[in-house]
Amino acid sequence: MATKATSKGKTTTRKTKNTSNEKFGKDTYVKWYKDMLLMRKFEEKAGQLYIQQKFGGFCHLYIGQEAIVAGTVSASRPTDKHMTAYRDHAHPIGLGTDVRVLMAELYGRQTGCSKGKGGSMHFFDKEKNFMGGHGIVGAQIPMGAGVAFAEKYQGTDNVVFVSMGDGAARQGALHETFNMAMLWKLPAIFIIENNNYAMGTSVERTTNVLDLEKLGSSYEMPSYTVDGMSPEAVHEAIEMAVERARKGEGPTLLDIRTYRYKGHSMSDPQKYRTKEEVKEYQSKDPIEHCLSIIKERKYLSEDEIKAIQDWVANEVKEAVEFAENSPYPPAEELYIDVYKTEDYPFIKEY
Ligand SMILES: Cc1ncc(C[n+]2csc(CCOP(=O)(O)OP(=O)(O)O)c2C)c(N)n1
Ligand SMILES: [Mg+2]
Repeated sequence: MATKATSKGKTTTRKTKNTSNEKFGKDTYVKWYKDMLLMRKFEEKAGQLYIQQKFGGFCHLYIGQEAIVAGTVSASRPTDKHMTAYRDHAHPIGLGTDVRVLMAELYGRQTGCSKGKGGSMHFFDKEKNFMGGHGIVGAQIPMGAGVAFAEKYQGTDNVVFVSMGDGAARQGALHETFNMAMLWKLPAIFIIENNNYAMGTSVERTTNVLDLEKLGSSYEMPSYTVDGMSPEAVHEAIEMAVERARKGEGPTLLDIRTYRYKGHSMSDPQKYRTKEEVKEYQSKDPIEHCLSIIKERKYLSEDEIKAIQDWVANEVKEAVEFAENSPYPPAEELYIDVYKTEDYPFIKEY
């Protein structure tokens, strides 16, 4: 259960109460394990391929943060919408997007989820209600509220998950968005994926307000701190926020404390943190946690676990083959789906 935490700032000091393991059964743990393993293996491979210069652009890995997506997906329904920043590989994987089209997008191929023109930071899957992948820090905060407004306007009871980093939470647009979201009781759930660093700058170097849940206070938005290494804690916090949003009571802010094991992007010497700090979080790894519960409760045999691991490995292998065998978009496609305005000067020139 998410609790009001009294953080002393560093993410290492927080531990939200989690008494709810028994609430979750075999199906949930197996799904969490399978989905998070696919996210992890997809990204480990993407990291290797990037170093081999198989594709260019940026590449921000979500490794270590997977429990946030796993717990959000299990506590929501397929018609809900999701929007995030550039650290966006795990979200569509959790929502069930085929990893082949995601790998093809990394490679800039026509078969990619954004037709090869978005790359790592701009994954998109309309069918799975994944509304991107956004490269401008914090841009998704007002845009996500706009999507939530549309849901309300259309009279659905869908909710919109708007994810942002701890750095993005410092953008001014957050305040305008929170004000309107509360005023209009929008069905938005604001998730701070708080990995304690914005590139190399820690939360405590950025602000005197270390509990980011307090950002909701001026707007009387219900706000909670959540243990992001625990899919159970994330699920329970999201479930509570979803219930409120579906009833038309408005948004919730969740400061979900997590950790990225890898650097900010692929070129990060990581001088701002110690190896011990990284190891401490790796010892709470959510994938290992799910696997140990699966074994402890004998949900699956060793053979069944191996079958999942083999399936994941094969999915990633086939994704790479699919990407490498796919064509690049033709030159005529360069500006299609890129500029909305048809008479944009750049296009005229072309
Ligand atoms: C408006 C804007 N300013 C700066 C940048 C450069 N930039 C890219 S990522 C980043 C750090 C953001 O950190 P955080 O929000 O904590 O997300 P995380 O990378 O930790 O997931 C910055 C400053 C940008 N992309 N957009
Ligand atoms: Mg961050």
